[in-house]
Amino acid sequence: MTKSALLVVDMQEDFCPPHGALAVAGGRDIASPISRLLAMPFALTVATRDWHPIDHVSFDICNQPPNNKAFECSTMISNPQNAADSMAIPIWPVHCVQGTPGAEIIPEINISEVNRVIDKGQDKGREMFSPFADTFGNKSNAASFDLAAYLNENGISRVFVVGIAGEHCVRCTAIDAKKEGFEVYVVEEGVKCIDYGEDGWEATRRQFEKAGIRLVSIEGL
Ligand code: VGL
Ligand code: ZN
Repeated sequence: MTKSALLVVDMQEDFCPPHGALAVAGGRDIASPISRLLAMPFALTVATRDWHPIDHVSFDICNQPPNNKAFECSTMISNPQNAADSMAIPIWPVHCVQGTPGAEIIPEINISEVNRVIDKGQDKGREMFSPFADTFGNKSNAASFDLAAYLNENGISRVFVVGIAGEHCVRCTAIDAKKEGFEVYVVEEGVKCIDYGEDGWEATRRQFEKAGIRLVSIEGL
């Protein structure tokens, strides 16, 4: 029998209106479809949290007022596992700082229904848009917990992904889950994006199609 897991990505105060530091329009509204999914008989459910130290490398060093415009500025980081390797990452307003109210999962999501909460992005010099790996694809020590091993140990072959932001952490979580060998579905009603345009969700949809990740509706589940 196929066993499925639900991955709920970054449903945190800082990604939701009205007070989130990096609020995504409609972020709080998807708590309702996600709660419906949580009530379905998934073999396992996991919630991720963006969980940064106060001096995280992705935080705003450009003296901009808080905003949620990605790619307006970026910074170079080097691969902690290969010093010759470096890449540019986007800079964001300070968000999801460990232990602060903004890092809490919103109360509309019943966290007691979730089997596991997994933190990511807690190393100051490394960015993680996925709980599976950092932006360089490094797996070891990148997250607080080995999610791929956990899913495999529980006999999971299929994962459903929902959460915020569609073109960032949801995208990277789905792509990495696929790389780890899982069959991956993204449930459209359970996703909100910062940018729905050509460089945002449209590009993500194309990337999903290429990767064999399917967008599905909650109505079909
Ligand atoms: C995210 C920007 C910065 C996300 C996390 O959860 O999509 N986006 N950190
Ligand atoms: Zn972050």
